[in-house]
Order: sequence, then C-alpha cells, then structure tokens
Amino acid sequence: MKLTSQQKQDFERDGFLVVNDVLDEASRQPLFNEYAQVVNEVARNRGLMTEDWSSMSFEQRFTHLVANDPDAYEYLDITLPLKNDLSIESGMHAGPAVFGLLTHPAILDIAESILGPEIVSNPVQHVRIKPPESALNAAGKGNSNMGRTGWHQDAAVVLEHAEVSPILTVWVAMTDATPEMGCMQAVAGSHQWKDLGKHCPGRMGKGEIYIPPALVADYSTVDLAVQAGGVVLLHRNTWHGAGPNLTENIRWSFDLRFQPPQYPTGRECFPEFLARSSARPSEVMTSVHAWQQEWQEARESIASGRTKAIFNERWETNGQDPLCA
Ligand SMILES: O=C(O)CCC(=O)C(=O)O
Repeated sequence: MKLTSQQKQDFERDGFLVVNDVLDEASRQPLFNEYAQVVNEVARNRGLMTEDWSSMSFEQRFTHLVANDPDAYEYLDITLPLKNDLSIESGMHAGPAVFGLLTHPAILDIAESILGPEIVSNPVQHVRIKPPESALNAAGKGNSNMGRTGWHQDAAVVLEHAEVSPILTVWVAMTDATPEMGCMQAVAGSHQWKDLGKHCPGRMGKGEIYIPPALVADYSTVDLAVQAGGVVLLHRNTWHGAGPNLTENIRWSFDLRFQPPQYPTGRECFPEFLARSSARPSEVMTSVHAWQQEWQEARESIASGRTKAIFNERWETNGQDPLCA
C-alpha cells in the first residue's frame, strides 16, 4: 500500500502519520506464534513457568514473566541490549517472523513512499510489549519497552554523526493502541524546529533518554491512537512519547526504522541491511539466516572487544542540568 499524496503532505506538515489497515491478521499471525514460543522458552530458562502455565493466555504468561523478572525482556527485544559491556550471553530475539516483518512488502511500500526505492533497515528497533502498568515493579516501569516512554526525538537516540540521516520510524501496532493503553503522543510540527530539544541522560539505561516534562508542558500534544495492524510513521525530529498502559490488556508494537543507504545509521555497532533496492536488487537481504548471522557476529565482535559499542553518551553532560535533575 503506497501512501497517497494527501497522506504524504500530512506527514510533511505534522511529522507523524497514522495509517490503519496495513497488516492483516494473517500477516501478524507468525509474530503471535513466534512470540508465544519465545515467552515459553524464556520463562522456562528463567525458572518462571508456573504449574498452571498451560491454562494461561499469552497475555498472562508474558505479564507473569516480566512482572517477576523484568531483565528477561532482553531475550524478547529485537535488538541486542544497549550496553557497552555486551557479553556473548547477551540476548535478543531475531526470529524468522521478525525478519518477515522487517521485509514485509506492505511495510516497505509505506517506507518507499517517504524514502524512495532504496531502503536500508536501520538497526535501531524494538518490540514493546506493555503489560498493565500495575503489574510492573520499578525496573519494569522504568524500561520503555514495558512501561511509559519518556518524550524524545529519534534523531537524539542515534549517535551525533547520524543526527541528519533521514531515518523514518515505522511503528507497527500488533494490538490496538488507545490513549488508555498508552498509545504514542506527539507534538505536531515539532519536526520543523531548528535544533534538537534538550535531552536528559537515561535514568534507567542508555535507551531511556528523555526531554524534561517541563519543556513538553509548553506544547499541546496529539494522541496517535491506531488499530491493530496499523502503523504510525514518525519523522526523526518529531517530539513524541507514550503514557503507561492503564488497561488490563497488553499493548504490543514493533518500532522499526528505515533510511536511504547513503547515510550513517548512527548505531554502527549493530547490523543494517538493504531491504529493498531497484539499483542493486541482487544485494537485497532475503535470507533470515544471513540476517541472524550478522547479529551474532555483532555480539561476538563487541563481546570480544573488537568493536566498541557506544550509545548516547552525548546527553550525559546534561545530567547536572536542573531541568534533568
Ligand atoms: O511505543 C512506544 O512506547 C515508544 C516508541 C518510540 O518512541 C519510537 O518508536 O520512537
């Protein structure tokens, strides 16, 4: 599904776009199946399978897992952890259904509408499965894959030399995302502001940088509610965040990023790949095994010290700023 010229204009004006009906149930089913298995495996490995596991729904199993062991989330996310000291045991989930999503024609058609026909998959990517906020302990609440997401701009998340890379965020809704469930929120037009906003260093890890709430309070915000199977597009400079999930159901999304090939990804220690190309079709990644291999090699290279993993150090100097305190 290509975007209409009206949709492209809306994206250019607002810095975000909600597009419903992109992935039908059949396209999302492999992800539901794969994650059902992964949650079982991780719960087994962490000793958290309960006696009544077989009678529990996916939602109940997932919630039980992360409520008791928020660190287990590392094995569900679709990136290696953002840690300088990654080890060979560090976890991630790079399954075939995730590769299927990253290369899904409907997703790439939308990316092509904004970026043109040469598309690289940027490795800044996450799965966010948010259980009811009330189930989470402090560590879970402070992790934006499970709890609320502080306000930020995606250009501030990558290393500084990639600040101007035209990276497009494609946020895919596996479940509905309503305001009560903590759908994303954004400040319309903020992508046109000249400079990046002030970001504070993450309180709970490298991935958790945030624009101080006092700065966001000056602007009106828009709820980016979307139905299951829809996507939300974000410009790299758009101010956005997400509230807590205040419902009894899970709120599940994947945030993917795509860009034209000639720009740095801003996270060079993790692998990018050519996802679509008219100029170099033979170089498009089509093998899930080759993709998995690249992530394994990245982990080995960082764990052995051959590659230095660096994330977001540039906001650390704001740690003493009263707005960040
Ligand atoms: O889904 C969320 O909570 C936040 C996602 C986000 O900030 C992003 O995709 O850049």
